[in-house]
Amino acid sequence: MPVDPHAAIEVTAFKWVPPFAHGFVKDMRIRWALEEIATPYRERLIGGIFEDKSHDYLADQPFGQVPVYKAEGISLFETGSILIHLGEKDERLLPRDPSGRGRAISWIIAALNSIEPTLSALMLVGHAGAQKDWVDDAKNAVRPFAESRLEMLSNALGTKDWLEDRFTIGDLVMIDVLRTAPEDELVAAHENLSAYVERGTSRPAFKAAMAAQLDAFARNNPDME
Ligand SMILES: N[C@@H](CCC(=O)N[C@@H](CS)C(=O)NCC(=O)O)C(=O)O
Repeated sequence: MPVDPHAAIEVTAFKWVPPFAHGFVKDMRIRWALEEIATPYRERLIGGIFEDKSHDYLADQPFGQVPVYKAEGISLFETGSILIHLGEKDERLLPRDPSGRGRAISWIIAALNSIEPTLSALMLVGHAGAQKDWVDDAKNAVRPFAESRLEMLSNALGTKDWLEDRFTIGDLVMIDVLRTAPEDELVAAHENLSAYVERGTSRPAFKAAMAAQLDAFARNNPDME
């Protein structure tokens, strides 16, 4: 298990988030990548998601979010940037040939910039409009954008196992984005996308990352059900 209090790499995570978010906090993406390359990391657990962040933490992450990655005098924020940094270190995450490398990075950006915003919009509308009489209308207005992007992603994936000819951090991010879709039917509408998410989340490295995040919440919230 790569979580090791003496490891050179430090990854931040929250001590507390609401139970529905357990297993879905974005340090998962970094934990997963580090598990893929069997590289140990130590956790730096910061206050709960809704607590004010210290001045020091805001110097590390201007928006007070997790994760932050630190190692060898480098301090990085934004999961995409951290994953590219890790990919540069290990070919198992990012191919070395220029085309394979570039395509994998294209998919990271597509996941974060073309797919995730449409799903986040739907989620934000749901949160902001909870119990408001306009919430269904607002969701119905936003949902077609997500549906259209997922349809196009499904076409791009086709019958392949991964977005390119092998697993990369492009798949890691895309699968993590898809598995957090706010409405299950959105991804389930595409058999190949459901199978793709299943393929990614069946990887031992994903399971180990999930266990580590859940374990951190359990250790720090002993009264948790
Ligand atoms: N774009 C950032 C997003 C990170 C993010 O949304 N983190 C969430 C946890 S999943 C967070 O820290 N939320 C607290 C906040 O935004 O104040 C990244 O990819 O690193």
